[in-house]
This record gives sequence, structure tokens and C-alpha cells, in this order.
Amino acid sequence: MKLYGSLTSPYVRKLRVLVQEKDIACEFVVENPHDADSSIPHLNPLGKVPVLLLDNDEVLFESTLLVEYLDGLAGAPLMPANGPARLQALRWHALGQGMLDATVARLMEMRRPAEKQLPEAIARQEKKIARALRFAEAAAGDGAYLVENRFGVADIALGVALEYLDFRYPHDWRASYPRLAQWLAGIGARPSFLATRPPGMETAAAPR
Ligand SMILES: N[C@@H](CCC(=O)N[C@@H](CS)C(=O)NCC(=O)O)C(=O)O
Repeated sequence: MKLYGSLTSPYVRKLRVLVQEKDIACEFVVENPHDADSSIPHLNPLGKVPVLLLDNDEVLFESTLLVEYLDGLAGAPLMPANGPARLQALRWHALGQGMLDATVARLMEMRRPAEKQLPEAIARQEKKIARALRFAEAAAGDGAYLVENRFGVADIALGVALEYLDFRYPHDWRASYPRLAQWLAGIGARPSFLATRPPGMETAAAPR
């Protein structure tokens, strides 16, 4: 089984963390979907990473689906099977995913030539991120983990989203959201998180 993705994609990082946490045998193939000769469009019609190539040559894509698939392969599930805990975990995953989408959309706008950038488009994404942070601060408890008092998909999704802010939209969110800051200091110190930090952030001390 092969996981295709870039070293900077937070969507890919969710899977890399999960694979390490569950000790799943999966080769990581570094591929930038933006490269002209990238193989990704031949694997995923949407041209995006992550892509998972199974041993029977079937291809799966979309990080939320891949989390479900890989979590079902081995070991104790990181996603609760049912009930309120499952709903909570799915909502944290949706929140984290939405934060990634907003941070990526903001980055794409900021990468356009200065004269073509729309400040209102950037502000719109920043407001989504600010509201999501406020929501997460209020919804997170004081424990080390978000759901059922044990590490799971919710922690991967929010942890990756918060560290992606530090990578692509660095600002002092920790001053306003001390509970999230403290929670991330614990999650971000896990070996799976340390081993998958994007280039340039590998040795950054937490909290940043
Ligand atoms: N909803 C997708 C988003 C994946 C995504 O946007 N990946 C980016 C890299 S961070 C990508 O491959 N972009 C290339 C493109 O959109 O052409 C997921 O969760 O897997």
C-alpha cells in the first residue's frame, strides 16, 4: 500500500500521523501535485493529494475517506464506532478540515500577484479561522484529548489544523485561546506529530 502526498500538505499529514499512530505498513511516496510531471492526476481524477494506492491497484482519495479506511485496517480504532462520541469525533474532524480549507484558500489568494489579490477574500477566510478557533476553545475540555479521554481522530484533525496555522498563517492565536494552546503543546509533542512536521518546522519548539 502506498500513500502519495507532499511534505507540506496538511490533508496528507493527517494520514501520516494516523499511519504512525497505528503502525500500519504503508509506503509514503512524496509527490507534489503541482509539479508539471506529477503522477497524481493519473491516479486521482481530482488531481489532489492524499492518494492511497492499495495492493490490488485500487485507488482511494479524499483525506476524510482515507482516515476511515486506514483506521479500519488495524489496531484499536481511533474513530469511535457509534453514539455521541462518534458524532463528536466527526464534528471535530469536520471543524479541522474546514480550518484547513480556509487556511489553504487564504494562502492561495495571497499567492496571487499583489494587484490581483482581493483583501475581502482574505478577510473572509481569516474570519472563518477566527470563529473556528473560538468554537474549538469553547468546545474543548481541559483534558489531554478531545473525545472519550483518549487519543483519536478528533485530536489528529484539530492538531494538524492548528499546526498548519503556525506554518501558513502564523499569528498569536495562543494568546486568545490558552486552552487550545495548552492542549496542542501535549498533542504536538507526540512522536507521530514531531515526525510529520512540514519542512522548516521540524525542530520548532512548542509552544510557538
Ligand atoms: N478535500 C481534500 C483536499 C485535498 C487538497 O486540496 N490537497 C491539496 C494539497 S494541500 C492538493 O492536492 N492540491 C492540488 C490541486 O488542488 O490541484 C482532502 O481532504 O483530501
